[in-house]
Amino acid sequence: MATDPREGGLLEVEKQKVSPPPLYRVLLLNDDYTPMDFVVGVLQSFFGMTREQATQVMLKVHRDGMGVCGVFPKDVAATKVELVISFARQHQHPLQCVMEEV
Ligand code: TYC
Repeated sequence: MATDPREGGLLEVEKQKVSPPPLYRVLLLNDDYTPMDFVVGVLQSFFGMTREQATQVMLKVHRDGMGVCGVFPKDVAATKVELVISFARQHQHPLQCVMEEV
């Protein structure tokens, strides 16, 4: 933006070329060993879902192989993936959680 007084009071408007930060889907993957109630608890604790929402998402993952937990900025998505995997491993479950750009 020009602020030089010699511009005679005219301000140049520069178009800003900024794109919004990329968003990432966080996904849970199905496996044959992680208990269903553990997955429901993860979805409630880490993704703020009600028990009913969490149950629907868990059943979708169980049926289709994967399901969306939420969409977040990159650093938030990466932290959720880490926390979920770490929590699952602490409980000896093989639950997998991944992120992908929207
Ligand atoms: N398939 C698991 C079972 O039958 C349940 C499960 C659901 C596991 C979702 C992982 O992300 C998952 N116990």
